[in-house]
Amino acid sequence: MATAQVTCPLCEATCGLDVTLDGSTVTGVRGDALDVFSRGFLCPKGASLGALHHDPDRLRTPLLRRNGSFHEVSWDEAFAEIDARLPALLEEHGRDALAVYVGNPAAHNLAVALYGRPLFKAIGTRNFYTAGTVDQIPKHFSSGYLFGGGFTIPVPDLDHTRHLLLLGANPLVSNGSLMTAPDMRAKLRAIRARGGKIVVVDPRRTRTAEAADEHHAIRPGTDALLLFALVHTLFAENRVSLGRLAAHVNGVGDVAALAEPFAPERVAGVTGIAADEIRRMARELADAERAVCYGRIGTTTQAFGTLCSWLVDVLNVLTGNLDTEGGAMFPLAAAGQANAGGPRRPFTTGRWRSRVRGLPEVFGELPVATLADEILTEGPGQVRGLLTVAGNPALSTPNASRLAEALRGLDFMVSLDAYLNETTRHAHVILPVPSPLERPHYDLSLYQLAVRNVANWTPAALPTELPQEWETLLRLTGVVTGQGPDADIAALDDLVAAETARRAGLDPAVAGPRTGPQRLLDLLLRAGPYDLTLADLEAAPHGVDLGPLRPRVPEVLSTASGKIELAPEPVTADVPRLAGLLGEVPDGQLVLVGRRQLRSNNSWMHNLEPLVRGSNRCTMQVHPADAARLGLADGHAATVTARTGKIELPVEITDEVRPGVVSIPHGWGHDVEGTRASVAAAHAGANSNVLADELLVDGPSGTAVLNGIPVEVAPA
Ligand SMILES: Nc1nc2c(c(=O)[nH]1)N[C@H]1C(S)=C(S)[C@@H](COP(=O)(O)OP(=O)(O)OC[C@H]3O[C@@H](n4cnc5c(=O)[nH]c(N)nc54)[C@H](O)[C@@H]3O)O[C@H]1N2
Ligand SMILES: Nc1nc2c(c(=O)[nH]1)N[C@H]1C(S)=C(S)[C@@H](COP(=O)(O)OP(=O)(O)OC[C@H]3O[C@@H](n4cnc5c(=O)[nH]c(N)nc54)[C@H](O)[C@@H]3O)O[C@H]1N2
Ligand code: SF4
Ligand SMILES: [Mo]
Repeated sequence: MATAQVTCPLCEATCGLDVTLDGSTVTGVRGDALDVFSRGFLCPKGASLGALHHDPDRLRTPLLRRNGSFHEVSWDEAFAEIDARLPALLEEHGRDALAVYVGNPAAHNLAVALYGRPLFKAIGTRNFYTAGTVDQIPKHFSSGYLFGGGFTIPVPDLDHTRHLLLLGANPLVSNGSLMTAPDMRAKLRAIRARGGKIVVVDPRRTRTAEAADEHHAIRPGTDALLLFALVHTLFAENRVSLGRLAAHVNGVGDVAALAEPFAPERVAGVTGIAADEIRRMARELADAERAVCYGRIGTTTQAFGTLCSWLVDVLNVLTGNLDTEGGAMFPLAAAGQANAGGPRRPFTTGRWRSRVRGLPEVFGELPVATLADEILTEGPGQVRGLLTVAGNPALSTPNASRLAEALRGLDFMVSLDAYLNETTRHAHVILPVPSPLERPHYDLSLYQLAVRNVANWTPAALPTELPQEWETLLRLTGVVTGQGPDADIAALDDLVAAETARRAGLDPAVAGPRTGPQRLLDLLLRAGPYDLTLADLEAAPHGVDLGPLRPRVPEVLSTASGKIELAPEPVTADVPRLAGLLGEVPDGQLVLVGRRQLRSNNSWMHNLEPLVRGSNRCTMQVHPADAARLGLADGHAATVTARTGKIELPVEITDEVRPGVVSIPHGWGHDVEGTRASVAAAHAGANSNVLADELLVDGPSGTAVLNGIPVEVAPA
């Protein structure tokens, strides 16, 4: 028996785990009590890493689709096929004819973090998509204009705050997002234990709401009105106090003027939150000794995602809580500081637009809500090929039926993935990847958002017979740069290392004989602010604690003025659209929102028996009053219809959701032909993104509206 320490790559919490092994068999997974950050915490998903590793359906051999069915082939055969078809497609139709979609697990994958970029640059397509445009892109958008960098995102200083206002987030289930913080329950308890208060704004009475002091069941999609009314109240009652930041902020007067029309009385009807409640919330936020406002998925994937993301930080600034202990603070990561301040190219968006709908590029990517348009609409620049890396857009992006139709018609599709699923079944070649236990881990992306500065490198717990994902990515880079299927991977790796070293101002030789991600990470650590090397992390299997968050303004800022631009025009340009809702009276239209489930991970862990047991069901939650009105019976099937399609699923009557709102988790709908996931197929559920309308997007960022979708519901 042996024990290996691994950092869990399944969500943003970065828990340290002890994996016990009997030879190559995983016999147990427990929280690592010695981990400097997670201190023994783990959730049911982390505990299932063994089941994931041993899942017989997980791909271990490349698959090639011929005459409608998949065949196991060697790596050389798979790459021969890719080499025969991909360069020809690029040659004949141009670089934009190949779209790329990168999914969520890529954010937790060192190989993709470090070797994805060289490949995507070599492809050189403007049709670059990620799960970000069904997720957090509005936050990058607002942060970029506020602070100068799209990754200059402040996180709640949970360990010191005394007042936490959470909107559209359920961290007791999701384990936190855009705030890397293992063991949320302990962190929330500690806030209350130190006399602090937690306020949750969510159309559902979530687990987090239940653990909070106060819950406001807002009408979906109206958070920006509530936030503006809070801002309005701060100005109206003379409670604006910038504190230390006063010298570093432009545009406070502009914000006051913009907030003027949003009096609490004018938003109360449409948000469903009474005007005096809103005033009290504003006062408590302003008066608390250390307070922070935080918003997540319910505030980003909705009609006013960018305005919500902006207003959350505006509130933190106006209450003097940005960049102070217990407020919203900027982490300082050990490697690849995405929020390194100082002068750089000004943050900008819309440098190009999507061909069909003219949606803007943000962060180099186009909104995935328009991917199907780009595939299905003929003409110069039409997308004819697709590369997916760690993504399942067939389940996770809007108007899923239309996207499935689009994927069926592609000339050529390659997927790097662990499963033959709803998306990859459309691929011509699927290239498998090592399991999370077969690869080293360092959470390059998520440490950028950690509520405490930490660094943890964990080597692969088990050897693999598969190529590492970084090697596969380099091999694909060789193909798209015309070097054929057998390009010299080591030479390409040297080039990537040389480029990484150049940008870090280092000689690549300082990393010694290391290659692959190890070499790149060593370079990034050496160039980082803590004087670390990979050897330091190797000597600390439970992680290195680099201390609490520290104030970073003005050093962290990289706007042209060197100041926080509190009223940036690309963001505030959307305010008139919001003002259109002022004084509106709710019309009784039923709307759909999502919800996350503790034993589920977006779309892709439903093939694991330990996770799909029990309460983890894909149901439509509906309030008893709506159920009675619509004639719905608990446990019976209902049909849910939207502009884009219709699904059928069981009804769950509960007063957890507010009247007028139904909730369906996303990531289900495994009842399609031609996948290889027997457990998931037996627990299929329904695909809620059949109902998500691809035409509904957040104005500035093009991010999909996945919450607040108008639907009709009837007994099936
Ligand atoms: N209606 C609605 N839709 C939503 C959301 C919502 O709240 N409501 N949430 C959105 C959000 S926040 C997100 S992030 C997206 C997620 O959307 P996606 O990222 O498209 O979907 P995932 O379910 O994360 O699929 C991950 C895929 O990666 C594969 N995979 C797992 N590990 C690896 C690996 O190490 N390497 C490779 N190459 N592949 C791997 C899995 O097999 C799976 O196919 O869904 C979005 N969709
Ligand atoms: N167990 C588990 N953990 C996960 C994931 C998972 O699938 N399962 N996915 C991971 C990913 S990719 C992400 S991005 C994070 C997301 O992390 P969170 O954002 O914390 O996740 P959710 O549980 O979807 O919480 C969103 C909440 O917003 C509410 N909501 C919906 N519409 C509105 C609205 O208009 N206004 C307000 N105020 N609230 C609204 C929903 O009811 C829901 O409770 O979770 C991550 N962690
Ligand atoms: S909370 Fe997230 S990181 Fe921690 S064990 Fe669960 S899935 Fe893994
Ligand atoms: Mo996400």
